[in-house]
Parts: sequence; structure tokens; C-alpha cells
Amino acid sequence: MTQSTVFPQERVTIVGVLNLTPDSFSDGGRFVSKGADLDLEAAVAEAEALVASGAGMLDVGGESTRPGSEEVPVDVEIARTRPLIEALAKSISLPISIDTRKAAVAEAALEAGAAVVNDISGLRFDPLLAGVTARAGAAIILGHLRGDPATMQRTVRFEDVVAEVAAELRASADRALEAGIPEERIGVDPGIGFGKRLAHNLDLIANLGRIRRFVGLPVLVGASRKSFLGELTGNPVDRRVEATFAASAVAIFAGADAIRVHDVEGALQMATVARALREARRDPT
Ligand code: HH2
Repeated sequence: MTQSTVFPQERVTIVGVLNLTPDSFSDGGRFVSKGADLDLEAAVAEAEALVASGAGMLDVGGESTRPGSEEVPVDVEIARTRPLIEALAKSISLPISIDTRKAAVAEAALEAGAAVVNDISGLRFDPLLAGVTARAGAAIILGHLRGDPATMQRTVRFEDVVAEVAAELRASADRALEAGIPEERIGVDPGIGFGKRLAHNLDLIANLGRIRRFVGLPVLVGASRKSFLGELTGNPVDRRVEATFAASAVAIFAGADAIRVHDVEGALQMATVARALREARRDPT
């Protein structure tokens, strides 16, 4: 694997989530009450807390992509995210990613100081996104998603979810390369919970090493507070920290280079131990 600049290979990157939405499934409404009514001061304070707790990257989003969610207009998504990115780019040295599928939102965020585009659609939603990312010299995280968040849970069909996700992520990566984004600035993500059922999510996390080997790029896993953890434990969304850490630790043991979490406190310790165990293992991941 070429030396990655998106997720450095010497440690696991903890990607802290900052959702500036009224309706995200677990943390909606904390910083945006309605429309684009953003509490900038509170969002900056949360970002600083995430950094102090060990985040290595901050993922800022202005559109919920939970199952059944509707698309947010571009101007609203920009009004929610750009002010925070502008403020953080001046005060923190960590890379900031913009969680969006849309070229116009990414462009505004990159101009404001973001360094990474986090596209859950893996370049399948907006044909202009790859070019915007390439021209800005930014990095990209390519997620796996068939269809769109509004309908993705209705038509789930996989024969071999690990093989199919790996192949589709490789195709996304090839699109990014063709658009001029260099390999060291590309990461992939199996899209936990995006058009997948419980058994698919478990298969993807437990066998992540296969995806990483097939795609040949660093892998991010976002299991944080997701509904499959509720299915397994019976816990509501605000009581899934331990379940998130268990899934994340296994993902790291299986090969994850980065994890995307809402609960950053303690995540770095968990990741350090999981990674040390991966390095101690005798069978290859
Ligand atoms: N999951 C969510 C959003 N963005 N990006 C990546 N790369 N990987 C993920 O698994 C991922 C993601 C969904 O979680 P969240 O942001 O908490 O919820 P919502 O979409 O409701 O805002």
C-alpha cells in the first residue's frame, strides 16, 4: 500500500463526528435547531472537546443520511457547515472532513479549510464531486451505498456482501483515480448500515481484512451507535457506547485504519489495544 496521507499507517485515526443537523439519528438538534440555524459557539466547543479527547480528524456534516432521510438543499447544507469549518480551520491543526455527497457543498467546505471529502455514496451521487476534490488537492473517503438513504433499506440484496462491497469500493476508487485524485489521498469505507441488514454488517466488520486486501487502500469503519448494535443489545441509541467500542475494536483487529465515532472519549485507548493485538496476531489480516 502506498504511504497514505488520509489515514497514516502508524496509528488508528479516530474520526470524531460533528453533525450540524436537526435530525441526525443519534445527535441531531444539538447545534442546529431548524433549517440552517447554527449555534456556532456550541459547535466550536464540541469540536475542541473532540480534539482534546483524542480525535485525529473531525467529520463535519450538514445532512442526515439515516435510513429514510430526505435530501437537504445545497444552500442549507453549506449554511450549516461552512461557518464551523472556517472557524475550526483557524483554531485547530487536525484535518477536517466534510461529510457530503454534493460537489457544491464540498467545494464550499474545501475553500473554508476542509482537507478531506467524506462521500458516503462513493462517487455515485454527484458526477462533479471527484473533479472538485482533485482540483483542491484534497483527500477523499469513498463509502459503499447502493441507491440512496431514502430507500436503501427497502431493496437490500447481496449474495456475498464482503466480495460485492469490496468490488464496488474498488470501482469507486478507480473513478477517483481517473479524476486525478492520487492513490495516497483515497480511503474507503464499507458503509455499515447503509442498505445492509444485521448479518451483512457483522460479515463486513468481521471480514474487513478481505476488503482491505482486495481494494489495497486504507479503510474507515463507521459503526457508531448504529441500529444493528441496538438489534444485538436491545439498547436505545443513547446507550450504545460499549457496543460501538466492541464493533470498532473488532474492525481494527480485522484491519481498519480508522474508525468514525460520536463518542471519542476512550476511543483512542481502545484503538491502541485493538491495533497492538492485530500486530501480535500470527495469521495475516
Ligand atoms: N455514517 C453516517 C454518516 N456518515 N460516513 C462514513 N464515511 N461512514 C459512515 O459509516 C457514516 C458516514 C451515519 O451516521 P451519523 O452521521 O451519525 O448519522 P446521520 O446520517 O443521521 O447524520
